[in-house]
Amino acid sequence: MSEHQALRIGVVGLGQCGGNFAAEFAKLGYLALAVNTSQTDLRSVTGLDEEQRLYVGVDGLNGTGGAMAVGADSLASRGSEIVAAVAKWSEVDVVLAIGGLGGGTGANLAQVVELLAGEDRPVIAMAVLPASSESHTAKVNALQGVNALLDVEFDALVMVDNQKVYSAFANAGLDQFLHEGNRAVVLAFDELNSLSGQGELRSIRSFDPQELGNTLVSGGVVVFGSRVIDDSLTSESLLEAVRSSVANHEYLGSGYELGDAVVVSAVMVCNGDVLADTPATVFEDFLAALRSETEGADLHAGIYSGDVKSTRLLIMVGGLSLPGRTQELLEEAAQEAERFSSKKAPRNKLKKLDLSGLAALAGGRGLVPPSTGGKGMAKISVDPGDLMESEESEPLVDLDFNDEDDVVAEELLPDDVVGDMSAVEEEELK
Ligand SMILES: Nc1nc2c(ncn2[C@@H]2O[C@H](COP(=O)(O)OP(=O)(O)OP(=O)(O)O)[C@@H](O)[C@H]2O)c(=O)[nH]1
Ligand SMILES: [Mg+2]
Repeated sequence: MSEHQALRIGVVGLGQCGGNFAAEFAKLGYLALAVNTSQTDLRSVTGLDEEQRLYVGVDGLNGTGGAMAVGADSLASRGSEIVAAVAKWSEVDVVLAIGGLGGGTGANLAQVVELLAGEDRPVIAMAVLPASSESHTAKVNALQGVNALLDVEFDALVMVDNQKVYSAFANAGLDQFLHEGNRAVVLAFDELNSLSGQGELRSIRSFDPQELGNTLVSGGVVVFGSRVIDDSLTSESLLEAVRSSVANHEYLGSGYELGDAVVVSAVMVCNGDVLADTPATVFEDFLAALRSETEGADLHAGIYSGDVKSTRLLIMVGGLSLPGRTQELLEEAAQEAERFSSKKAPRNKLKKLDLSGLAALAGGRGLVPPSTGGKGMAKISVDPGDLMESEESEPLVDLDFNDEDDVVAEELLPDDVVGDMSAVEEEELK
């Protein structure tokens, strides 16, 4: 575990998505465990050691294929192994459990949170919501997963919105954009968590680990991130940075009202020269305006200076309600359910092909002649008129079954069909 972290966090990543996030946290020195019902998916997470992977499938299960109940059964049988693994993390202050709610494994994040909440440490759930383009199974899983989370005790809930991840990192390449999104989330979190330990920054007004802890473990939904202050450094530009990360985050669920916030942390990092040129009232006015806009939220603030190019505000807002994306998902799923309900049962759509137009071919080489009644040519009904040779055109098929043709027929047709043909010919000779 890295020295620079204010809060010592251990990460449990459930399913493929959770595993990818766990690996990203591990790169920055966090304790991490990837848990999956699929050996294949577990192995495919890069950058983790063997002991950082835990397979919890039952009866050799290799993933749930989106079936949430199958994931739930596995966790019910083997969830205690997760608890045992996490119990070894004696130095950890907070456990962060992450899952993609669209997956049959990850949708059961609530079950893992519940198991871990029984231990003595705060548990934060990080739930990844599916994008609009994902299947309705993913959406229904996610909605059930959200409701299940609301039934268990967590200390904070972070919601990543894949719809935003898709747009924010669309240029990163099909194999990379999710990883880019994961990295952005993890770096934003780590930036706040490692601030106090960064030797190259000088604390003007320090932001303590306890303040971060208070904001994070707010009991509600938490949003975090950072914003570059492009405009001149004023109380209004700082306030706008907080407003925009709550109302319109790049990759976390958003659409919240700042008035809903219960606790806010805001830490400004800027160049020493900028700081010297900025009136002291700017930050105080910003905090006063923030207090008023949040309708009295608990505020934690910090100021750091260093050799940085641009001024940035690191933000964490806690105690929010569910993001607008959950309602959107519900509406998308309801529309899809309505459309889907009007679909015909697949078997009813499978109509037999009308082969009646093929009658002329029924007596061709290798095919059963029409005189047999089409035996062996499954239900091609023959109108004798169709088989008359026109004066202008060549016959489409040779209807003259002479001895030579019989040889061909015997070569090309199965014995029983040839047998049938001979029987018919004998009958006709009588
Ligand atoms: N942001 C992000 N989302 C991911 C990532 N991997 C998968 N997802 C999303 O997470 C959801 C669940 O997918 P998986 O994690 O593959 O599913 P699972 O939990 O392993 O469940 P099953 O494979 O169905 O047993 C889907 O909505 C995916 O879009 C990732 O690395 N980052
Ligand atoms: Mg999987």
